Amino acid sequence: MMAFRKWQHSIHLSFPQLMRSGSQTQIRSVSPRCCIVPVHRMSFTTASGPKCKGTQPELTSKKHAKLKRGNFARLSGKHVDHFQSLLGSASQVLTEDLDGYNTDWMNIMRVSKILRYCNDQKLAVVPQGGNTGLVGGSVPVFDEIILSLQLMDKVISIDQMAGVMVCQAGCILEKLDEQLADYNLMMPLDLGSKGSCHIGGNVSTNAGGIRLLRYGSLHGSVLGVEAVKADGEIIDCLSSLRKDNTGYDVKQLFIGSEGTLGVVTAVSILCPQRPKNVSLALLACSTFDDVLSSLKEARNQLQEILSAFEVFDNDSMMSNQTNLKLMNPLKEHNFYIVVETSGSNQSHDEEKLNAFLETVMGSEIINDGIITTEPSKIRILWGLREKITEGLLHDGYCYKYDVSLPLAHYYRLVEDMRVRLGDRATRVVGYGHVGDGNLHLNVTAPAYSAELHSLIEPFIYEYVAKLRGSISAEHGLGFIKSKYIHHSKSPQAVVLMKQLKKLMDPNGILNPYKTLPHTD
Ligand code: FAD
Ligand code: 2HG
Ligand code: ZN
Repeated sequence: MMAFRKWQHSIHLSFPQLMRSGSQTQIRSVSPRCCIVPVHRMSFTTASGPKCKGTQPELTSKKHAKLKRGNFARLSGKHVDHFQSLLGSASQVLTEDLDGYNTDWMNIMRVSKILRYCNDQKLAVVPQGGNTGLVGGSVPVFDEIILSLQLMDKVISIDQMAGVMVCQAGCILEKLDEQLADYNLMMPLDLGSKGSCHIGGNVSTNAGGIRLLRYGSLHGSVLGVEAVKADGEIIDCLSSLRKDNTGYDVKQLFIGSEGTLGVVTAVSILCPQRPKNVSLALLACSTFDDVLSSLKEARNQLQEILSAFEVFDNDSMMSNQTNLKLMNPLKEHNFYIVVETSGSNQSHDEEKLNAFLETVMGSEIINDGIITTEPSKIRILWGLREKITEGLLHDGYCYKYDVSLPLAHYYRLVEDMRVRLGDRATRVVGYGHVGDGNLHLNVTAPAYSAELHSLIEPFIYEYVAKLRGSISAEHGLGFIKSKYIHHSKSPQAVVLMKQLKKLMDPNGILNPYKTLPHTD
């Protein structure tokens, strides 16, 4: 039997900020794009292209020649003048240089007035948070106005006793978590993009991440939402109650609807107690069956202290090593697992974790591993999992898929895809939130190729649909995946969604071409 090593060495970390490029799923590390970087204010793209300095991102519509622009008005000087009058100063409305800085202009009344005006004038709007979304939901397709929530970044209240925080939509996830630490509380979600994404964006995408296994989805932990409808009407459902069965739960409509039903301006969120001690183990095994056996054992033995269970394959690790120069602290194996425990009683938690490790090593499910409780080393080990997205971009182009599958089929899809694509792909990797049945399958190649694309899609969507999986487990549909919704939702459900959209946004000005199929 193998003894577990406590981890001694340290690795240099670097994490350049990720920004999405243009309209495609590709992500690249860039300096902020001047027309749609979260700008603290309203920014516009115009029919003649964005009026701002520096390099311009290509509009999504340029890559989709057949896509028809909706019957929306085009932005003119008259509209810009109106927004300037609404916001009190010309400098609040950005049509060109977006480098400036301004604070404290955005409040719900102004969001309401802006939307009412846009609705009257039939101007289309894209709500934008941290712009870290992976499905083309937060950027304009044609010439829509971007409404950035970045300046709405105030924490309104923290109730330590109830464990509830109320804050504005533009607060950055990581900053919220840092503030909650002073109250021994934490955010119930954690994503690799936490340094940039906004809570409003998280709620609008119903983001999942590495803690969903323990704390559940935002449909459970969001207690209240304040949102503005397309016509400017404010929907105040900003309750902080755990229990409230009065009528339909309207706030749920805004959770995961990707800015197509309203602009989220504030949220009330249930925040768990911050754990007193955290341990992290990086484990390695030979087969995906071993991964599943470890998951079963972790659930059984770790129970209430299990806070994350993530997997990544050797191809993901190789990309980390080659593309990001990250060090693999273990020998090469087919699969790596990150198991995190969090609790309040160190000796009790350690005893449980050790018993789990003895079982999985004793039965030779796990071949190798390291364990640490040191925060800096925990961060480094988490980096091996969280930086996979970034590392893969260095291959050139990345086709990204985010699916839910029954666990028995989870990794088979990756293997089948590898066989299907052969050497046309640089890498076909599988990683993700295996504890939730959520696989991230990414295919990389030196550049975009329509041939490779057509080999992957619709094959992958049909594969997932046959197994009654989801074609988008946590990233949403945005622009890129909206036309595939029928693979995961019945025709009747899609019709009901369209009816809801019509009811809440009759002119279709909110995030057009996103979430619902835009051809009909
Ligand atoms: P944006 O990208 O700005 O917008 C996303 C969508 O929400 C758009 O449709 C936009 O119109 C809408 N929107 C934004 N703000 C509002 C608002 N206030 N009101 C109404 N609509 C709004 N996602 C996961 O689920 N799990 C992960 O583990 C995860 N990890 C990631 C790791 C990396 C490195 C990266 C780059 C992304 C990751 N993501 C993950 C995807 C992304 O970070 C999430 O979808 C996140 O919730 C988006 O938040 P945002 O503020 O950046 O929103
Ligand atoms: C993750 O879990 C994110 O790392 C991103 O959801 C996944 O880049 C991806 O495909
Ligand atoms: Zn994920």
